[in-house]
Amino acid sequence: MTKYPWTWAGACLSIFLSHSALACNNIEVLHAWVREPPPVAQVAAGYFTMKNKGGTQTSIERVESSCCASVAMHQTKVSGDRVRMSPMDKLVVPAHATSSFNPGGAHLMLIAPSRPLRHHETVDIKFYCAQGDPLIVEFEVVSAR
Ligand SMILES: [Cu+2]
Repeated sequence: MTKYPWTWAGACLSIFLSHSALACNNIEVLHAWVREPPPVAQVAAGYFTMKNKGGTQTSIERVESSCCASVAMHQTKVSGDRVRMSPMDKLVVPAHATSSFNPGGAHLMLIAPSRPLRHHETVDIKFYCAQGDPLIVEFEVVSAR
């Protein structure tokens, strides 16, 4: 009978763990940061590394944040001497694969921030996946210097 409270604690812990594991099918996001934009800019760019620790492919279907009017996934294409960015429908992350959004390549476009994004501030960004609960990731604003 004395073991009963421990059993109960164990049950709670396992519920918690299985719940968090469901978020976006075992996706882990690392090195999440936003480049501090110039004061008058109406957009900012976010970068991250995304690991799929699960055995099945998953995909990010949509991204949003209360920081901004909208958040989009953009890819960068170089054609000749021109660099252009275009929206990505979704980000597919194969099983056990890592995908990185880095300066000069793919990025999150934070459109029309509702407040200035300053060095050391944080922004919560929500990733919606094909399966599982949305994943909320804290991005840190980092000065471009
Ligand atoms: Cu962009």
